[in-house]
Amino acid sequence: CKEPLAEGAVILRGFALDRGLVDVVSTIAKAAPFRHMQTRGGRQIGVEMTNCGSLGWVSDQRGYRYEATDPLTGKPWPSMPEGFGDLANAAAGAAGFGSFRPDACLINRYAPGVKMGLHQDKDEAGFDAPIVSVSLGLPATFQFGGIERSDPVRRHELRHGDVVVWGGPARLAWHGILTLKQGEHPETGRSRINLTFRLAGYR
Ligand code: MD5
Ligand code: FE
Repeated sequence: CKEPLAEGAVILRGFALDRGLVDVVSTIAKAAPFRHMQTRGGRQIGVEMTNCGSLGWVSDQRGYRYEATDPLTGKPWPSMPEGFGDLANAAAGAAGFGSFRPDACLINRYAPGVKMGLHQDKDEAGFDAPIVSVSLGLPATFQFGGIERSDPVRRHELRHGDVVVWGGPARLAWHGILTLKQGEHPETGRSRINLTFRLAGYR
C-alpha cells in the first residue's frame, strides 16, 4: 500500500515485513558492532550505528564521510546481504524508480529518548539514485520538510516493516526523527532499527 509523502517520496507500508531482517541485522552487528560515533565537534551521536556494504557512513573528529573499512575493527564492513540488496531494489521499483543497487547500508539503532535532528543526506558522491529507508521495531515519528531548512515540516508515523523511498526532487529534503518513545517490540526489544540504503560511491 503506497502513501505519497511529496513529489519523489513515498511510504510503502509493511513492505519489509516477514523477511527476517532483524535476524540479519543481529548477524551483521556481531561482525561490526553498533557504536556511538563522534561528531567533528567532539560530541557523541545518540543513535548507535553500524554499516554493511562496500561503503559505510562514518563520523569522527574529521567529519562525515563514507569509508570501506570499519574504524572499530579495521576490517571491511560486512558485505551487503542478498536479501537487503533485493529488498532495496524491489522497493525502489515499487516506488517507480529504475534499478537500484546500493553500495552502502547504514544501520541506525534508536533507544527510547534518542532522536535524529533535522538534516540533509549529502555525503554521497551523487544524488541521482534514490534512498531507501526501512523501519524495524518500535514506531517513530518522522519529520519531512523541504529543500530549504526553513520549509515547513510534516510528521509521519513510521512503524515496523514500513519502507520509505526518496528520490528526484525529494532526495535532498530536510528530515529527522523525533525523540523515540518508551516501548517494547517483540522483535527488537526496547529499540527501533532503521536501515538506510544509498548509492554512496561513484557508479
Ligand atoms: C532514520 N535516518 O529513521 C532516518 C530516516 C539517516 C536518516 O535520516 O540519515 O540515517 S532515513 C530518512 C531519509 C533518508 C534520506 C533522505 C530522506 C530521508 N529525505 O529526503 O527525507 O534513522
Ligand atoms: Fe538522513
